[in-house]
Amino acid sequence: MKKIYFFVFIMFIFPSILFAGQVCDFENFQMGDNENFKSTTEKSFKSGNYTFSYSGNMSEYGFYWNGFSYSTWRDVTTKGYTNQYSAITKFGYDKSDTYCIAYPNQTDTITLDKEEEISGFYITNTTYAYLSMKEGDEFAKRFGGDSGNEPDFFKLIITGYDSDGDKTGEKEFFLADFRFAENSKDYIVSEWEWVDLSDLGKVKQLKFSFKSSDVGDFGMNTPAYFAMDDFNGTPPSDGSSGTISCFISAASENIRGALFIISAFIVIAGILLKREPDEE
Ligand SMILES: [Ca+2]
Ligand SMILES: [Ca+2]
Repeated sequence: MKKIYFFVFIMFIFPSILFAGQVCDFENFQMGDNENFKSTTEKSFKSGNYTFSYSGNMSEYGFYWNGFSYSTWRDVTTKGYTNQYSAITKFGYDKSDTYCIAYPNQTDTITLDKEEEISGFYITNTTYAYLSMKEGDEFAKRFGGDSGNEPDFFKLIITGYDSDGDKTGEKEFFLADFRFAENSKDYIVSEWEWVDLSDLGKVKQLKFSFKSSDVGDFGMNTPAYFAMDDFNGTPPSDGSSGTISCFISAASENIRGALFIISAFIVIAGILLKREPDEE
């Protein structure tokens, strides 16, 4: 009888251990290519334990938005604002279909259902920001300037907050860095790279801001976007486990449901068996 109760205990505990760190890979949003989340009424979308803020409005000048939008756009060549939903990698992390475009203002957040340590996420540039920095456009300079020597940079700052709203820490990631004296080391991120957020500790909410060397009278000239995938995913040092995490994430609801049905069945069986005298 003790063995049965131990087994029941494990069955209940197992799902919560397995899904404590849920990966958000955005693959649960089924879309064809070149589509993205867009709404004038929804103020967020949710994936797993995470809520991504969003705001979309139609004005006389057209549609404008800020926040987070999951996306399957594949355009890595078109310059400018009309191509704002494409990542420069064409696909999501690990050649996945879907990723997330972030165009956050000061109030935009990723909010967790409950405080949790986030491992990090994969990040890359949008096609819009990448080509703007690489070639320059009507608003922004070409990074490095005409000489190629100007120490330009574009960085994302991620700030963590706990459930009391207190800051837990800050993390910087350079989406482009031309500050190297040796210009061959200058770079604009064009692959999926890992941002480690474990230093932020347990967080309830994340906020995002940018800094660029290219600023004008109205603020930053560099397009204030980045692309993300596998939020709370597996760091790249263990290549094989990334795929497993994606699989678990996509199938998590079904697996969790099945495990709870099995657990419930065992509990009922345990109660019925308890009516019999213990053999031990
Ligand atoms: Ca993905
Ligand atoms: Ca340089």
